[in-house]
Order: sequence, then C-alpha cells, then structure tokens
Amino acid sequence: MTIMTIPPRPTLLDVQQQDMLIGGKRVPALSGKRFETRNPATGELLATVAQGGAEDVDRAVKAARAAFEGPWRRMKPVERQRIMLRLADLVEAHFEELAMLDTLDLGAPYSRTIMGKARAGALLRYYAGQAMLITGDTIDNNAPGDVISHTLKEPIGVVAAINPWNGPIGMSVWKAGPVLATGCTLVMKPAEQTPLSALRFGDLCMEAGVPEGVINVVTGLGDAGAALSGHPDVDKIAFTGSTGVGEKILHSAAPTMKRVTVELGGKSPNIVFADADLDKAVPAAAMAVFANAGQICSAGTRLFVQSTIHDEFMDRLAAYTRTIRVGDPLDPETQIGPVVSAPQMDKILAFIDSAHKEGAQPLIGGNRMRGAGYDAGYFIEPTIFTGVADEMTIAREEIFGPVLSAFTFDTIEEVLTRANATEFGLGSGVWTRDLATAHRMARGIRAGSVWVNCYQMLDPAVPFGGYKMSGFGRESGPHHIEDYLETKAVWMRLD
Ligand code: TXE
Repeated sequence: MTIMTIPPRPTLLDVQQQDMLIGGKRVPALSGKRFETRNPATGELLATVAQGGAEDVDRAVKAARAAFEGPWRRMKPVERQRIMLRLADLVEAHFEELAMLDTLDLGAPYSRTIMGKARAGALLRYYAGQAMLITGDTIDNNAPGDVISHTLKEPIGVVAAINPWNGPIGMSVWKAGPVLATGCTLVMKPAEQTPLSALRFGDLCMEAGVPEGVINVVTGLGDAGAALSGHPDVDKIAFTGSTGVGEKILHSAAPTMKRVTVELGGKSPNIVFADADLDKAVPAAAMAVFANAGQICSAGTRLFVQSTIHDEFMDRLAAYTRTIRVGDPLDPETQIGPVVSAPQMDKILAFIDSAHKEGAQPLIGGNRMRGAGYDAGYFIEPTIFTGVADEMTIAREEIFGPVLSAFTFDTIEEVLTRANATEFGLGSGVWTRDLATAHRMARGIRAGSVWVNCYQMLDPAVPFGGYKMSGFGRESGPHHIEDYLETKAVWMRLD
C-alpha cells in the first residue's frame, strides 16, 4: 500500500494577487477590480483574483482572434501535437500542485483531486492524437469523370469556454483539448469559486510552447461569462454549468449564430435490481451520490431499489454511509470534504428542509456538521431519504449536494417509466446480473450515459453529454472535435 503524501502549499499562492492570462501575459482587470477566493473547509483567504469585465473579455477575444489569424492554425498538425504532448507531460509533472490548488479552492479531498492526474494526462494525449486525424472526404460519384468534390475541415475560430467549479483542473483540460487539436483559440472563464488551477494551467500552456493568445484565461463573475458568451467575435461556446445559465447562453449565442455545446444539470437514476451483486452495488450507490460532496452533474441522486431487496439494501447502504469519512480535505483518509460555498450549502439545506416538509423519511444525515474542524467550513452530512414520492422537490430538482432520494419499484417497465420521468438525461446506473435486463435498460433509459454494474466511469475515447434539459453535444470521444471544425465543400468541374 502506498502512503499518500500531501504536497506543500502551491507556489502560485506565494503571490496573493492573481491576474488573468491574456495574450500570453498575466494582467489585472482594466477596472482594477478583484474578487476573493477562499478555502471552503476553513474560510481562509487564498488569493484575490482579477475580476474581469466586458472590456477584459474584449481584449482577450481580440488576442484569441489575432492568434487564430496567425500561424497557429496553419501549423503542421504534428507540431501542434508535439506542443500538446509537452503540455501533457507538464500537466502530469505539476499535477500535485494543480490537485492541491483544487483541494484548497473547491474543498475536494486531496485523495480525490490527485486521482485526476491520470485522466488529465490521458485527455491531453487523446486530443493530441486527434490533431493528426483531421481529414476531409473525397466525393467523386456525383458526376463521375466530370465533377469531383472534396471537403476541407477547418478550425471554427475563437472558442469561449465557461466552466463550473466542481472539477476545475479536469474541466480546463477537457475544454482546451479539442481547441488545441483543431487549431482553434480559446478564451476560458473559470468559475469564480475556483479560478486558481485554470490560471496555473494557462501558465503551463505557455511553458509548453502554446503560442501567445491561443489560450487566454479571463477570471471573473457571471457578468464576465455573459460578456464572453455574447461577444460578437466568438465563434463557438462550450459551456458546462447550470441549466438556467445554459438557457441564457443559448439566447446570447443566437444573434451571431455561434455554435454552442452545453453540458448542464442532472437528476440521474441509479437502479438496483434484486439479482444485483449487492457487495458491489451498496458502496457504489453511496459514492455515486456522495463523491465530491454530491457536486457532480451526473451524480446518481435518485436510487431505485427493487422492492424485494429494498429494506436489506437500505440497511446496508446506511451502514456503509456511516463509515464515510467527512472532514479535512488535507487528511489522506478523508473521503468527502465541504461543499463549495455558503450559498451552495444553504441551497442544499433548503432542499433537505423541503424533504422533511413534504413527508420523505430521513434515514441518515440531514444536518450541517458542527464542532472542531467543521465550524469554519461548509460540511454537510451524507444524507439519505427513503419513502420519497416521485413528485417531491428532492425527487425532481438537482440538489448538487450529498443528498440521496431512495425509491422502491417492482417491475422493469415501471422503473423505466419513472427513471425517465425527469426533465434531465445525463447519467444513469443499472445493477443486475441479468443480461437481458441490462440491455433493455441500456436501450430504454433516456440519458447520455448508462453505467451497468459500475458508475461514473469516464474515458477520453467515450462520449459524455446530455439528453433533454441536460444539454446537447458530446465531450470526449471521436466526434467531439467535429464541434470545433467547419466542413467546407469544394467542387471542381473537370470537363
Ligand atoms: O452555476 P452557474 P452555479 C448546477 C448545480 C448548482 C447550480 C448553481 O445545480 O447548484 O448549477 O451553480 C458562469 N452568462 N451546476 O451558480 O451559475 C459562472 O460564472 C454566462 C451543475 O455555480 O451555471 C460560472 O463560470 N456565464 C454543473 C459558470 O457560468 C455565466 C456544474 C457556471 O455557473 C452567467 C455547476 C451568465 N449569465 C453547477 N452566469 C454541471 N453541469 O456540472 C454565471 N455564469
């Protein structure tokens, strides 16, 4: 067994004032404004960060446009790939620092954030591979001999990425990968709760040899995101965040017909049939919802358990949940840290309150954690409600906290209907040993991912995204880069 060592405080934090990255330079906001970012486990001030406004967004978009018009997009793919592979090496080499920045900024345990190293490296290497695979088609059967057509794949231009706070460095890498692979340029706005690792990632891009202006990081609040998504010289928006802001993004994209992909909220069903391997399903059902303190878009927040095993399963789930260690994110034994902010905590506690008022049965948890080590942070007990009715608030709305709603069901037809009776469609889980049940569920569930006898698996080669109000577009997978390319048809008459 390897003993995890907790790295020292990142050197980035030696500079208490963090500026944004525009055109290859760290610059303050033109307005001079700054906002604070704090550690949600302790309340400690980590840094004051440049608060970008519309004028900063404008200069970042101009820098991205200039870089797009420069040699970058005409660089040989193998050269872009070389830079991306250098970046992958650098991100891996500095991942302890990046993970620690996220632990301090988001509150996720270091034992969790450091696990992102393999994924970040794999993502950059996957997209680096894709840089070499961009090709058009030849279509010569329209009038054989007389006319030939072919397609050219061209980078779409300036991309705006607007990121959430629940997985900061992973999200920065995920958004930058297809941009770099295709020869686009990027203005990225990290979430105001967690801006630090995106800035460090920007520095590493520069160190890897990404040309100035290709990757820009504008830190700021929602108004900076709005200025970015409405900027007329942005060609594409890649947004991950709440469904409400996703709707606003679509409106702001409309006047200039920006290409848009949106990955939004979820209320994902996790369905356990009586024949499942319960030794595996019990811990997985708990971590499907409690990992990252429930702040995962595809968290398995609606647990459906077949009625014949319901009581046994819930007893075992409660027993397992009691063993989950909630606390100091810097303790290697900690499994769950605080939630990201006071407003997020208040929102979660209000959902718990609604569950009590609407008659759900509390099984375990339900409170803010108090006492030494907890008082200064935003810690919430892992919480399970049983006897939840489909129409209750906690059954329908995304909570984004460590709160599980459990239901019982009898038949496969019934559970399929109820699992799909949601406006969302992001993730889902099915636990069964029966192949026919697994296949029927995999086909029947209306969601972008179905995990059978597992949960929350991700891979750079496997597409991820939503049905319905969970958004559209797929990140990862062989087709992701298509969203960053235009297809041009070229016709030639030969006669
Ligand atoms: O998200 P927002 P918030 C859900 C989750 C959570 C809720 C609220 O339910 O409780 O959203 O979280 C930027 N134009 N998810 O308020 O507001 C903002 O600055 C353009 C699910 O933090 O959507 C940040 O960078 N941009 C989710 C980003 O949008 C705007 C992850 C996300 O913030 C903007 C996060 C505007 N008008 C929250 N207003 C997931 N799918 O994983 C804000 N922003």
